[in-house]
Amino acid sequence: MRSAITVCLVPEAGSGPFVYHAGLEHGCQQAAQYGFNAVEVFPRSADEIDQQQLRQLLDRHGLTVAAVGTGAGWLTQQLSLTAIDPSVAQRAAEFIRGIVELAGSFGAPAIVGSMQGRIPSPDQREPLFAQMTLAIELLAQHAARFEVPLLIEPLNRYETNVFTDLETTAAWVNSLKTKNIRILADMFHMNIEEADMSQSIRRFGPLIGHVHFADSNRRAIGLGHTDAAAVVQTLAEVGYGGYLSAEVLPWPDADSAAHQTIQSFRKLAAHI
Ligand code: LER
Ligand code: MN
Repeated sequence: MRSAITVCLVPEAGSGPFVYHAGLEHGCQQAAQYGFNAVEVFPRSADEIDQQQLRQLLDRHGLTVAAVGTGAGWLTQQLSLTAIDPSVAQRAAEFIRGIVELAGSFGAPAIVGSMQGRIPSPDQREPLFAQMTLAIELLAQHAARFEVPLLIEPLNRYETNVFTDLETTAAWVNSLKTKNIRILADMFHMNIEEADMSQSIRRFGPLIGHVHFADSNRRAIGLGHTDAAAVVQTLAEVGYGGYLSAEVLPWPDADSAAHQTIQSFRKLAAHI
């Protein structure tokens, strides 16, 4: 497995669960200093990333891009794939498409997490779900051109009512025409929604394409009560060889969260 750490470039997400918030240059420098393999980037939009600068920083520090988030579309413009207004859903799909292309040109997948939105009432579930499914089919096909999957991330019940657990998400993924979609298993959300994290990983392991490596309280692994050793062991058993990416709070500060994460990673996962 490989290690990654989050770099957030969205001022509006200043209190969000991202370790570094002081720009790409600083994030890449600290990632390399602590010995991470990769950065996971949370940009304001695809256009706001200076691709040449990012490429130079990756080369200079020997890093890769693990994944690129799309949640800023929700956070800054309230876009979502399940928006009732089809023109808003369309803009959400275009926003994600831009990030699929940006991430794809760095060999990385885009993440659809918050952009799944929230369905306002049960009678709207079917049409809005169908609208989202259609958009995801096209986005996953588009991602295939870059030879990367599209990631769908179940979130806890306080953030969405679309995908909250691995079982429901996996059933939907298996029903799609595209085979180019993988699940992002976020250990923070899983601790809330899964009855047994290891059992869920065992059942849906082959569909897992990315992991957010966070403890129960969204602090760095080792600072909460999740049995991370058991989770990593189960990921190894199902053959997971992707990133463990620290999408955690910068607690008590960013560098301490980075240090704590890499220590835990080395102890639990570096040899796998
Ligand atoms: C939000 O809680 C989250 O986990 C992000 O990865 C979603 O984009
Ligand atoms: Mn996450």
